[in-house]
Amino acid sequence: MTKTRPTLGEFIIDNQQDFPYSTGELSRLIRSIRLAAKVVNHEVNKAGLVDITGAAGEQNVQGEDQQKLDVFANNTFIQTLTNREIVCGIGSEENDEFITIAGSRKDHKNKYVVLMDPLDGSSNIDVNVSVGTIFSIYRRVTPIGTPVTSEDFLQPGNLQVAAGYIIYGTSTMLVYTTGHGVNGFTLNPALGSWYLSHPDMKFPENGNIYSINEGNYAHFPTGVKKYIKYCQEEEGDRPYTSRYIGSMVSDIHRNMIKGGIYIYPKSTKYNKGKLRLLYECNPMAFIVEQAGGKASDGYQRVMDIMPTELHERSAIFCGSKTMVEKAEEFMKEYGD
Ligand code: P6P
Repeated sequence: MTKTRPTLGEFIIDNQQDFPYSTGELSRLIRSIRLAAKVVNHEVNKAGLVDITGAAGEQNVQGEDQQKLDVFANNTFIQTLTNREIVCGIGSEENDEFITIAGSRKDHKNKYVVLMDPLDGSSNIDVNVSVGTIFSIYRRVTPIGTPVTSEDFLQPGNLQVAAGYIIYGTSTMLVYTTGHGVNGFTLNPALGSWYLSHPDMKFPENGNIYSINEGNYAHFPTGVKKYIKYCQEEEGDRPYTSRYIGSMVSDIHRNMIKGGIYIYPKSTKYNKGKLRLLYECNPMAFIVEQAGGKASDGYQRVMDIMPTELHERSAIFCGSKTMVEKAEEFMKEYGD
């Protein structure tokens, strides 16, 4: 009789000792993300029926206003996190300013803040390519009982207490870390339960997949151009394979299973990089590092960058440790 895989709920209970000082609030926070992810997954999977459900901005067959999926995802996560009385503030790619959550007693007594990209890569929806939700969780740093301030959000990634992503792909997975390794759960949509399908995920030390939008080659720094040519040379285990989906969660998830590097560098098009530090780079860096990989901006550890703005951008080189270190050698020698 094969041992049945634990559900996400059972896994959280079995690993409660991982958060010795938590009174179960972090577990409840992960559970609320689990719930929101199921709701968003249902809607994302219907996206192909737009001519029945109606495109965003139009009315669907029930006469309801059809929301853009990223707006729907944003509202779903905000509502679920707010209702659970655990979170005192939310920063989202979809909201210019952070959201203060006072709690039902209006006393600002909740102690976690969440930063999220509710639906990353949403432009891929119309072409049926997988997309993802990315989240990052911190303890607030300002006094409990007062409204959150920007200080609670502008924390370096090395202070994250948890981070994860949901990938809405051929199957829907929730992958997260609380600083004790990385575990992946697959949704059984028929049962509405998430099962531990990828226990203790490890980033292969090396790999032969490089993921970068080579269409921007002309705008890249010399170090990146040199690294791309290195990947393409006939030598040893090279040339590598180029794989780029245009969805950060999907590219990094594939590379974590097969080995590889994902790069979104600074360029003359994006002089600070395109991806957002607080709710794309930091959470993905936490997961990559917890799985034994590496994540830098080409020079310094992503999670050591001191943020100054909620929506600031960063370059990111992340994945198999050996590949990232090689790319960093080219950045060090040839720089920007
Ligand atoms: P480009 C999606 O918009 C995203 O934020 C990441 O998910 C993805 O890797 C990247 O941007 C794609 O950007 O410029 O290559 O289309």
